[in-house]
Amino acid sequence: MSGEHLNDGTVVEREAVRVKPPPLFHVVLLNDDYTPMEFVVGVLQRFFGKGREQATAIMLKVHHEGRGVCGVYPRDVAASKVEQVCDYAREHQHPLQCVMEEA
Ligand code: TYC
Repeated sequence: MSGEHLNDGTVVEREAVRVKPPPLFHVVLLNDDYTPMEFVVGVLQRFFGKGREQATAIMLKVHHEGRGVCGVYPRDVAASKVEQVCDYAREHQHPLQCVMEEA
């Protein structure tokens, strides 16, 4: 790496610093046999900012396919969503499961 010479004789090394963009995480809802569909639609609206139509479409995808992505976020935001959804489901005594996965 070529140095830049200052007039006091010191040499400043310039180094290319490459930082990876921070990883993103999918927040994923899992299907179960007991959580009411209407509750899941409410979760998608309340915690993921979905409109009623999109929330219903995601809920039905999870119901039919077993899982579905609710949103994509940096690690700390994804972890907070998972915790909020799990706490909310437990408060209402539903077994709804929510996990995060690196995108
Ligand atoms: N399978 C549930 C039912 O028939 C509905 C459901 C949808 C549950 C999505 C969880 O993440 C879920 N009541």
